[in-house]
Amino acid sequence: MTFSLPSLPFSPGALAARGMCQETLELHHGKHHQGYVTALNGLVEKNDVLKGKSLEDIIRLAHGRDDLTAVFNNAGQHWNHSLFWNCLSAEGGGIPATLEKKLTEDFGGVDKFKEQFKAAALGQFGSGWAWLILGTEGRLKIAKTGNAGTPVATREGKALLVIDVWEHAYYMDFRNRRADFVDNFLAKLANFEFAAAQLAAA
Ligand code: MN3
Repeated sequence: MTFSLPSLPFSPGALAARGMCQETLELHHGKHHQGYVTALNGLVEKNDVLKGKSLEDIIRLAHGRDDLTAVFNNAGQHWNHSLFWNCLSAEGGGIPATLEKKLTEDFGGVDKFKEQFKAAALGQFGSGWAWLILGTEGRLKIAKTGNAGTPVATREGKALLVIDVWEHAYYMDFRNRRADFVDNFLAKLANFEFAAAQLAAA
């Protein structure tokens, strides 16, 4: 097996009081994410060109290739979910001063950042992801991607924070209310300490 499911950086029940229940995390991590990893390994095993390549290389190689759609989808989902778990915290919501300064410089304030991030998360029609990215020119920007789309594929910068807006991410906790899920993420779950560390390391 080439790729493996990363452990959650918290216990599956750790976020229950913050709006993401244990069953959501057990299914999302143990079933959905595991499913992408298992499928990816099966596809790589059958493809000599992909065997031994890094996840990022596989994503870029499969991007836009009609014959590698399943590879792209499962590889992208593995990468995106691996980042997403690090973007959640039982002490989430608080923004470190270094990140706040950069958000203010590039968006005109934390509230404006949150508005744009929420708009991207709600504006993604159907399944996908919303991102805070450090662009290659050094400015923060918001992006959204559909399905397994990922900034890894397009090399548009470094992902600092991501929210999964597939229905499996929030239906148990918020039913159809994606807006409430996004508000709750920004207020109580988002690991801005991790985003700030990603920024500092860039
Ligand atoms: Mn998901």
